[in-house]
Amino acid sequence: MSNEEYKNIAQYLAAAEVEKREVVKVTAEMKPDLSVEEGYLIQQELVNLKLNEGKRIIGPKMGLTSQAKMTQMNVDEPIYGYVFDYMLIDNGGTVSLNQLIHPKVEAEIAFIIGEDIEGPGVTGAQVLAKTEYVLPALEIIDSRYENFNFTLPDVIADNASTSRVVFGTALKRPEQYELDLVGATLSINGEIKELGAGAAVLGHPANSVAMLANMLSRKGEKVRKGDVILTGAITSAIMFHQGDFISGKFDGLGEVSFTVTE
Ligand code: OOG
Ligand code: MG
Repeated sequence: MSNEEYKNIAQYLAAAEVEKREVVKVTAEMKPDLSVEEGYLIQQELVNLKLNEGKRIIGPKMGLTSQAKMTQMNVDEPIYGYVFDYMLIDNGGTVSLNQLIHPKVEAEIAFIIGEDIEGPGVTGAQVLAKTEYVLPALEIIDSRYENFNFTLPDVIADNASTSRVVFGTALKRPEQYELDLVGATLSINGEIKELGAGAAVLGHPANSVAMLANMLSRKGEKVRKGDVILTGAITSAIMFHQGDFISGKFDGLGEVSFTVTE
């Protein structure tokens, strides 16, 4: 595929996001044999497009890092994408349905990085030593593809379905917790819909950041000081509706919530 083709597909996905409509996945007609590498080249064009519009990167994110998510989405490998400033929602704030396509929410543990982490060969222990804070988060994913149906290269091209993020307000030092043992519940209107523990994410969420650093090293990039990184959903993602109050509670780390408006 040519650079021009990657750019065109990136524009196709960017337009779907802006116009809030589902589109046919790339592998359906345009490019049935799209590879993972090509998926990341399209993602890079999509990221460049947003950067050129003046949007800023908050940090890379990991996705499909738990068995629950891999099974739900029918894919078998973790991926990364990027969270931008325009995606941030204040803790306790509102998420407006008419700005999104068919959003779902997931509970995640996030890391704020204190020192650059360069792969390959990075371990979870090395990540913890270079982590400034950990915090709870709710990610709102909104695949641009019809019915959230995609292959691994498709979802990579679509910036890993990234759409909105609510970060918790309490910052905790990582050594205060055994993050693998931190329990998390995801509730709608006070009713627990999903629950799990940090260990669901590659055995320990720090392993997710390590994998990210190792994946980024393939394109000569690294995890950077100041990056705020989502490590991937602990449980399956769930749909929500107008008027819902969504809350994620993380043992010791605190609570994150938002209300759904029209
Ligand atoms: C892909 C994004 C996955 C996660 O935390 O696993 C993700 C999707 O499920 O649409 O963000
Ligand atoms: Mg996620």
